[in-house]
Amino acid sequence: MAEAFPDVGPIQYEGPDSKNPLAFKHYNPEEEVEGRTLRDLLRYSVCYWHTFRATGTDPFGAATLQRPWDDGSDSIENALRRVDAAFEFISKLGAPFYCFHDRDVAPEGASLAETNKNLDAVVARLKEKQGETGIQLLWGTANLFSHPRFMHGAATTCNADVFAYAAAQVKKAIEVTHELGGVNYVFWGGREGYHNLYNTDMQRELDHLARFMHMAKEHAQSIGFTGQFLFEPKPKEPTKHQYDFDAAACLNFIGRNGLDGVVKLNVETNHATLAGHTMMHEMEYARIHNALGSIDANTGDLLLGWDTDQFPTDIYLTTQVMLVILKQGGLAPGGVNFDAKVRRESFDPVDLFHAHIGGMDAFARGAKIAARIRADGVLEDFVKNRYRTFDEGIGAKIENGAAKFAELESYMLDKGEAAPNESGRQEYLENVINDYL
Ligand code: XLS
Ligand code: NI
Ligand code: NI
Repeated sequence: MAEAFPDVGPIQYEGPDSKNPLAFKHYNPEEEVEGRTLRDLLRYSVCYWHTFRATGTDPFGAATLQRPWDDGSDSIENALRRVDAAFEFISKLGAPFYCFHDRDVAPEGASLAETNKNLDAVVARLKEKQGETGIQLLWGTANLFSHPRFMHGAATTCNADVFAYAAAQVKKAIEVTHELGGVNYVFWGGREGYHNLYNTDMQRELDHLARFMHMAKEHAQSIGFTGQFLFEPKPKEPTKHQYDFDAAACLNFIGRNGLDGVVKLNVETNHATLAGHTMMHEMEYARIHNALGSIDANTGDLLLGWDTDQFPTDIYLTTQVMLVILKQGGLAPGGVNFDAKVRRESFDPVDLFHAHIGGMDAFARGAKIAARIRADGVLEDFVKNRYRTFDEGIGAKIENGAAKFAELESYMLDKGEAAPNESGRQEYLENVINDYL
């Protein structure tokens, strides 16, 4: 096939002074940050659904995006052309990974058997292209939300046949992820949630979801798939209340259902903010529970209350994200997946390059800024000092379990009043962070 992006060559690192919009100013894949190349630290991934399946439709208007390689049909030929365009794009961009849902890459057939056959045909081409280009699969997943059969949910549906269908679909999706050497497998709850409790047996639905995850784990083990399972929190949309609301809700579900260590989290920026959290909060909460597996890098819009999935360009945000990633020592086998789409007004194919270059540069900057903050120890030293009363004396006894209420009471009766507090210095610290930007 003719090139999909004939006017764009491989994107090069040209440094901060470059005026070339089709070059990286900050993402030099070979540059080392905290002993790791940016390529290995960031593990960038392009997502198939937004980048190769989005058309620009919204609830008010028709498709706008120009994708000359895509005839808009559901044919296998079209799906295969799309694979070629996708791998050309990802190679030229220089991203090491990609992600997909089963239904992004191959069309649904008239029956499950036909659908699986379609998927196999496209997976063969994906495998060939991975071999040719060296691009790897960060994660696979199943689309359990687009088809009308999933209107009441998939693993949490009230229709047992739909549960069975979803199970068959996930079985196949794990198998093709394994076939393609995928290093993670993601569960985003799609329609796992509810709009109204009057018609919902929450307990049954949650039990079914847990059963589903265990079956997935058992099947993965039986075929030798050792990739990391990831649960992706999101509070709402499409349902009013998604069961995987936020990191805390997911970790509660995981812990209560014997899935600790089996399932980690794929944390997404726009989902964090929809839940009323910052991305840094969600990542840190996951990290301290040893559950920060991977991230979906995007951003929402303060003025719009839905999952707009925009490309991340805010250096404050990427610095905060990178502070957590560096603290954890990286994300591998997870990565930074751009679960983001160009606006419907950005309809030229070249806009896909501008969008990804911007996101990759923003994270590279965030990584370098975060590393400087960490090297100087400004936050670490402050926080350590802030909690120093727990390092010895009564504080150490509280932490190691030696102190009981009675001892604390006599300690305080003796002392009469607590030692004075010290300033939290929030504004000072915010200024310090600004000095690094
Ligand atoms: C939707 C989710 C979805 C997952 C993959 O809001 O972000 O794209 O990442 O199913
Ligand atoms: Ni996502
Ligand atoms: Ni999302």
